Amino acid sequence: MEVKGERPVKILVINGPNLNLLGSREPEKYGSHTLSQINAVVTDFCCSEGVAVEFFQSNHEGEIIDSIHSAPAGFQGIIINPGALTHYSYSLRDAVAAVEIPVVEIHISNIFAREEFRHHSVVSPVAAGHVSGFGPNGYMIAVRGLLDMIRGGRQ
Ligand code: DHK
Repeated sequence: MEVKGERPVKILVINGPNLNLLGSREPEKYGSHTLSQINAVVTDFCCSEGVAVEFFQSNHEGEIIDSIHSAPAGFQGIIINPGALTHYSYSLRDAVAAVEIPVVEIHISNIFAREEFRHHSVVSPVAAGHVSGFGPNGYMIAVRGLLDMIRGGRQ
């Protein structure tokens, strides 16, 4: 809910490499919803909460880092599914650590129940929260958690 006189809350949802293929990509692991369908559900929820939301997807590490750098100018928080960058991108990790707005990491699959290289996230230690294993619903769980943090002032 928007509080009079306060800046309306605006959040950014970032999806990394290969997440543009949701719907057709390994549906047994990532579900059958497309990224557009997931974004539509997140948009509806944000609208009902009086929150503005924007979406960004890229298969390019540098573009994702640039979007994190510029986010504090227009957004109070970020949801990010970094795809495989999660497991090895120290540049992405450093970008998340550099911004002073909460960043919530989300994974559709349970990364801890998959191949060993997916068990480790270089992003989690600098993220405000982590959601993993709830399928596409994880995006909604992450948004709810992020809004609580923003509204409660917890970062
Ligand atoms: C998505 C990916 O693209 C993988 O590289 C990660 C994550 C898991 C997910 O579950 O959303 O390992």
